[in-house]
Amino acid sequence: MSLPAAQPTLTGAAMTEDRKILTLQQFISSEEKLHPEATGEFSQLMRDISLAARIVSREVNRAGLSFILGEANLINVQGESVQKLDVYAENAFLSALRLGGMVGVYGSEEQDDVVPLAECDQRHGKYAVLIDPLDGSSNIDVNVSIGTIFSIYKRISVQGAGNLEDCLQPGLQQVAAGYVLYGSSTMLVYTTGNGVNGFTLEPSLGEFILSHPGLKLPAKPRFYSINQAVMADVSEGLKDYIVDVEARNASVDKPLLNARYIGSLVADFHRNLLQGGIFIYPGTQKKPQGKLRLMYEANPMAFLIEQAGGMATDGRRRIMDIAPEALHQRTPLFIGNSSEVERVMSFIVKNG
Ligand code: AHM
Ligand code: MG
Repeated sequence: MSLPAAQPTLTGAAMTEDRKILTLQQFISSEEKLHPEATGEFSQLMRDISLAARIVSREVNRAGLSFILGEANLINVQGESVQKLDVYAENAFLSALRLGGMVGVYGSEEQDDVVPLAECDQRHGKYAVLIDPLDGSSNIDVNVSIGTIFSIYKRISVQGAGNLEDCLQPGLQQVAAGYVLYGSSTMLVYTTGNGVNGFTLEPSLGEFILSHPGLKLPAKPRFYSINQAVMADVSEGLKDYIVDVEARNASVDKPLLNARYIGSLVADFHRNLLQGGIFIYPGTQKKPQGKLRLMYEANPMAFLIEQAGGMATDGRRRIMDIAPEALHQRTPLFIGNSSEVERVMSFIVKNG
C-alpha cells in the first residue's frame, strides 16, 4: 500500500517558490499602498488587534490546563493569578489598543461605559473601537469554539479623549469589522468594505496567513441556526418561517436546510459564511430585543455578511441602518443568505 503524498505545511510551503504565502501584515501593507492618502494608522490598529488576538489564542489553547496549573487558589506555576478567560481577553485587547495609540475611545461588552484611551487629539487616536473580547464564553469550559468580535469607526470628536458619541454611530459608518475564531485553528476574518478576507494563524510562525481570500457566501444556503428552545416564545411570523423550512425539507429526499446551532455566534456565523445559511437570534415575548448586542455583535457581523453578498436585519430593518441609542443596546438578528433572510422577513411582515 502506498502512503498518500505528504501535504505541504504552511511553513514548508512558505519556503517554496511555487506557492504564495501572504501574512496579514503583508496583506495590510499591500492594501495601504492602494490608498496614497493612508497615514498608516489603520494598519497599526490592525497590527494591535492581531497581536491581542494571538495572545488570547495562546491562552484559549491552554484553557483546559489553567485549572490544573492554577489549582492552588488560582495561582499558576509561574506564580501569576489565573484569570477568567473573558477578563483575560478584555485586558489583552484593551492594553494592546491603549499601547498602540491609534484608538481614542474603546467600548466593550465587558465595560459599563466607554473607556477614553488617551488624552489625545484626533490625529493620535482617531478611531473608536467596539469589541466583544470573548463571545460565547459560556462555551469555554466545554472546549467549544469561541471568538472575539470587533468593530471600528472613525471618531466624530476632534479633540481630547473620545466619548460616547464617537461610539454610538450607525453600523453603516464602520470603517472595518471582523472576528477572531478560536477553533480547531485560530482565524481572523475582516473587512474594510472591500470584500472579506480570512487569515489562519500558523502557530509555529506566530503569523496570520491569508487562507480565505475574497470570501463570498455560497449561492445556496445549507443551514438554519436558531435556538429551538425559545420557539414557543417567538413571533407568529417566525413560527411560520420554521414551519416553512420544515415543509421545504420534507418535500425532498435530503433536507435542503439542516439545523446547526453551536450557541457561539462567531462559530455559527463562520460555518454559515463558508457553507451558506441563516443565523437567527430572535426577540421573544420575554426579551423583545433578544440577547445579542447591536454594537459588538450585530453591526460587525452585518458589515461582514453584506460584504460577503448576504443580508442582516432585525426582522424588519437593515441592521446597519439602526441609529444606536445606548452602548449595550440589544437587537434581534437575522443574518445570512439574502434569499432566507428575505423569506423570514416576509413571514414576519405578514404575521408579526
Ligand atoms: P455572550 O456575549 O454573553 O457570550 O453571549 C452571546 C452568545 C452568542 O455567542 C450566541 O450566539 C448566543 O449567546 C447563544 O445564546 P443562547 O444560549 O441563548 O442560544
Ligand atoms: Mg457576546
